[in-house]
Amino acid sequence: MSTGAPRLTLVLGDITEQDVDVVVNAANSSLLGGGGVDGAIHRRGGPRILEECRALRASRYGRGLPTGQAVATTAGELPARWVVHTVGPVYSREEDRSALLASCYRESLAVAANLGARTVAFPAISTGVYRWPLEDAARIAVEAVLNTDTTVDEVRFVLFDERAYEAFAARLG
Ligand code: AR6
Repeated sequence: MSTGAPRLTLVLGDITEQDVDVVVNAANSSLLGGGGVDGAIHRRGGPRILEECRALRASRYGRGLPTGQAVATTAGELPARWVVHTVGPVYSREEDRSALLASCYRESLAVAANLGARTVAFPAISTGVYRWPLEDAARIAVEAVLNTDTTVDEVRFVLFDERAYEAFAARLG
């Protein structure tokens, strides 16, 4: 099996439209939906994703998915094959939660690799509702992915606006 860091690519666009094996969802611990990326994935992916999330809550994750962890479901009607749900930390100025944000990328890649995925699309986790400053989030995301040994070939960061795109582009040089 080939391991090493994956190839990083950047796209300005909507993560629900990506033709990849795995789309990563910036979810919350309830796994039952929300706004932002989470809302878009459930809207575009249809009810099967929520059905599997409910089943996960009824079995392995009775108390919810802990921050920094990841779990897979079907991608429903999305072009992707699976959605990997992860829970980013809410940004805090008092407490350094960057290890949890890095963990979201690492754990999502581990789940994706176990499924046999070769291409994985990530949003800028925690930079919306959870208020993480973009430049810092981009640094953590890129470092976490580059430090992961994985059988995933391509990690595609899908950024929703120019500002987010520029923050990630600055990190990739
Ligand atoms: N494609 C790609 N990126 C997007 C899309 C999209 N369709 N929509 C938004 N973004 P957020 P969080 C960007 O708020 O900060 C939810 O309610 C957005 O501009 O989706 O991790 C969950 O249920 C931002 O840069 O996720 C949780 O409760 C980035 O995606 C909570 O929000 C992440 O924004 C999670 O908050």
